Amino acid sequence: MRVRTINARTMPEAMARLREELGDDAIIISSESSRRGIILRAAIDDSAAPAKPGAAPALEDELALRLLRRLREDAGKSTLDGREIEARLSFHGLAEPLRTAVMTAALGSGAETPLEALGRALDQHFSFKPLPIVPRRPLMLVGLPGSGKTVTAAKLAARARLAGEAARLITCDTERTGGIGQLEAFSRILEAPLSIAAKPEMLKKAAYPTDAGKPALTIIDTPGTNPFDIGEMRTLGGFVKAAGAEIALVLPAGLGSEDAIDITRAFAALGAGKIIVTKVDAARRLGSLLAAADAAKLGFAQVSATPYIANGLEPLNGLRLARDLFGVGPAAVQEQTP
Ligand SMILES: Nc1nc2c(ncn2[C@@H]2O[C@H](COP(=O)(O)OP(=O)(O)OP(=O)(O)O)[C@@H](O)[C@H]2O)c(=O)[nH]1
Ligand SMILES: [Mg+2]
Repeated sequence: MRVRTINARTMPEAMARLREELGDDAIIISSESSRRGIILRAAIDDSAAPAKPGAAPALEDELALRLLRRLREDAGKSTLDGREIEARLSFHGLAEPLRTAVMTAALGSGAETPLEALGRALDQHFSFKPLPIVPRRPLMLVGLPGSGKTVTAAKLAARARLAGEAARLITCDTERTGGIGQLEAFSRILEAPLSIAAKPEMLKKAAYPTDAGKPALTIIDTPGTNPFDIGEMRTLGGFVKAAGAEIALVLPAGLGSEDAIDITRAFAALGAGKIIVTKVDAARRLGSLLAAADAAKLGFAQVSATPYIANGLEPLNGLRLARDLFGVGPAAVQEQTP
């Protein structure tokens, strides 16, 4: 029985040294983040080799042997190889220290397969808050120009209509040519009445009509907003204040991580509480989404992987996100009913 504690800067470095020192049969006992990177403890059970006559096992080895036996029993004899997960996180450009945190959670997850381990790690590290079909408050969609807000509004309305619920659409995007027309077309097809709110006072009236009738999904579409332009953020802030709505950031996949972090932090400061991810079908690397959610401490709601409206949104959870990171496509996630 040999035990090694490896201090390394990154998980790949730690794994490489582990293999070098203990070989491929080593079992990871624990991994934790340190100020310098990562501390990995691993052991190899060479107790089958004949012991030297008269040699008593050191106390530390004896304790480690017991721990190893217990871990083996717990894991049902399976040993998870973290290299596949590490390679996927690396491909998606996940930077430190988030990479180590996810890797550590995956290795400690007790899961048998890399996919399941990553799913559990993501469930542990991130929060997933799928939107119900008819949320109690109006839902305002904010985000960069072209991020997919209007199409997401139509998808949410379509989901409600397909579930037999009423839906209402409101747009504050009145200045851009075609901003209203696009939503008008969806409104007609979906039989979801559209209100136009050019000013915050108008939005307040439209979002909380006195003759509201039966509960309906209320979606507020906003103009594409540059989060680094103070004027644009002030204008959006006026609508946010008037709406008293739940705010979701519509964040497309495929941005650089640093930009995604800055953008998400800026919209979070304005009140966005969750992320609806769009365009995962049009991006190969998804690390920016994880980096942004982690930095701004926002949960994930739904994900869109198609420009088409019907069934165009799926709720996200750790396993679904892990499948995207492994490039094995979506697995159905149970829809929440209101
Ligand atoms: N491939 C793909 N395209 C998408 C997805 N979601 C939206 N789109 C496309 O992205 C483009 C922009 O979508 P919009 O919904 O108009 O974006 P927006 O955020 O409302 O844009 P502005 O109002 O101009 O800020 C359209 O061509 C959509 O069809 C998606 O998940 N996948
Ligand atoms: Mg739009």
